[in-house]
Amino acid sequence: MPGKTITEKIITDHLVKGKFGPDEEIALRIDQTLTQDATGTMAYLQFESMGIPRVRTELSVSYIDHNTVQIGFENADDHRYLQTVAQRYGIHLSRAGNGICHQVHLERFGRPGKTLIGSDSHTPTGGGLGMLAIGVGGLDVALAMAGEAFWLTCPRVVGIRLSGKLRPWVSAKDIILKVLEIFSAKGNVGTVFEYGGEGLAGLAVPERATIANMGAECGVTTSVFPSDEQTRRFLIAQGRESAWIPLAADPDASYDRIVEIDLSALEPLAAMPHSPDNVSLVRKIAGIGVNQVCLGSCTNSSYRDLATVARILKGRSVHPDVSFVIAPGSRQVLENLLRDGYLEDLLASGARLMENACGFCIGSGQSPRSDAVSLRTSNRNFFGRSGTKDARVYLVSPETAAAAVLSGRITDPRELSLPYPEIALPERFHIDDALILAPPDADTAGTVEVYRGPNIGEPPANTPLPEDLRMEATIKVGDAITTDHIIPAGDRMKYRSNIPKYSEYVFEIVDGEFYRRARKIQAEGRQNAIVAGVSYGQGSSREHAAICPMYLGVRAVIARSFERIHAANLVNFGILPLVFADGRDYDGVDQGDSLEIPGIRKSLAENGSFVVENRTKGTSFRVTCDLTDRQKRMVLAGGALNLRNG
Ligand code: MIC
Ligand code: SF4
Repeated sequence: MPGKTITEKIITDHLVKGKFGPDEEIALRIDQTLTQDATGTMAYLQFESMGIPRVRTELSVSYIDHNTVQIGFENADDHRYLQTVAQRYGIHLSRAGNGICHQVHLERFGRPGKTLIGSDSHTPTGGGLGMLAIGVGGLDVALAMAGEAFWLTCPRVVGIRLSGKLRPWVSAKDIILKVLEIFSAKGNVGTVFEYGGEGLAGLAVPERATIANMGAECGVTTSVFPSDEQTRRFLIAQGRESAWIPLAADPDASYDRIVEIDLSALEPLAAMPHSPDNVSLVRKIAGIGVNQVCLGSCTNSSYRDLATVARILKGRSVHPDVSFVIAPGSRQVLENLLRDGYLEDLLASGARLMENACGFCIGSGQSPRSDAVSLRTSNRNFFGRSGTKDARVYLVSPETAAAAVLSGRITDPRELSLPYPEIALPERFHIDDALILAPPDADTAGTVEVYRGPNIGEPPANTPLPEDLRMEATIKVGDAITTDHIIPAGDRMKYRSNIPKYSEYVFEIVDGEFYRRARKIQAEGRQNAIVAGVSYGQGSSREHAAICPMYLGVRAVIARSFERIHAANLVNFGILPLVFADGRDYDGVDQGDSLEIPGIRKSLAENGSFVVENRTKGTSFRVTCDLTDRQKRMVLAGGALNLRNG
């Protein structure tokens, strides 16, 4: 027997059903869950509908970090709901202003060797601490809080061996951009990236977290790092040494594939518009004028990231063409920067200090001007996500961001001719958890009244799958459609708890008429279908990209391929994810075609492949539906909640 990878060790420790092996369906015991406010309200409404008195995980945390602008009453009402529901059911609550979920979870709650699922696609950030941390839809979190296992296809494990040492001005962001260049954003579904090699010794936990965080952009299930002396040092600095355990792959562990990256050969990189895997050397695109620089987001908002930039900017000023925005990852980061004098340097340079929250990263404020070039340290530069459709967003390291702040152009930071600031992390962070509310004991919790503002509706339920599907191809989209295309965030996000209202914005970015057409077809008693290319549903885990189409009567998405979290969300809400058996058939379907699958209930129960009749064209084509028996039961019932609640 070959030795075990870290992934296999954590999985076998938590196996409830199935066995570790390629393509096996497995169920895992989940130790910890996290939610954020934009996905959390639905997750808790779903949890409440299950009638469980108190969460059954070791730890569940609800973060308020996405919708914190509070224009109108909706956000604040949601926050109140989240706070009361957390108290009522035994959940920790991290209040608005405390920081971005992934950063705070790393600091205050993450534990090596534990399983974590979170209703946010960047939950894998916890992999930087040696956790098996997976992004899922809110309903999966609700089920885990109810004590149910989390089901997934057992991942393949790819080993990424880091050797050498980063040179000055090159940092963790450049490593993950290199990984994105190698693996791209497509074709990595069902894979875990497991990091190893002697190059790891020089990477502290926040740097590992940057890498694990943005592995999400490759579409992997998660990324995982060992738990070693660096991990111990970080936990000591957080006053949590007792959470440390050693965790490493066995020396003879076998991987599906091994990729070597020599850290000493890396140079500053940037992801160019409009995809995180559109990677270039910074020096090749140097000279492009920059209008905005944003430092922050769950990828690069740690103490080290901001302190590095502070040192570079010390005694210097923001270029007149640049608007420079910083959003620290957490209140802890902000307080420690303040105590250590770094905040002063940042503010003196002309930085605009934003709240410790997602902010600009989710298009919640700081939209750049028309036709702008914006350099951001975040993880996604999807079309339109910044809130300005014609903006061009580049994703870069804090060092490259700082260089543009000074020069007003894309600049290789090595050209600054400054000494590279080596930042030592504090041996002990100043810690103040005043904005984290622990839940009361079970007796007191039982008396808490859950507050629901007028913006909060019931989660809509689907109906069981009909005998026959009579659908219209209401929209046909291309490749790499992200959940930001399906349902936008930004200022629309305040309707996350109000499905009828939020549904009006489905596909708004791609086709402003979709909502009207879908409604019309629904009113005629037919169903809607979405036709798509490769990698449908990339990016955010927002289950609203399934719930809202479901609410508009979408019964099937026929695509050339799907991303993992979104495919699972579709099934959770009773929508069929169908894959063209022959990808070329995609070309034979047009928007407006009438598509029928007679006897779908029967054939779904019996097999996983059907013929779709295209009545408009008089043709037919085959699709596959690769669902497990459990998932088939869900689709037949019209979703996971119908199945569970009978
Ligand atoms: C994102 O980065 O797109 C988000 C906003 O954090 C999402 C979650 C959401 O849409 O609420 C994610 O990554 O899952
Ligand atoms: Fe928040 Fe951006 Fe991270 Fe999503 S990617 S959790 S919006 S900071």
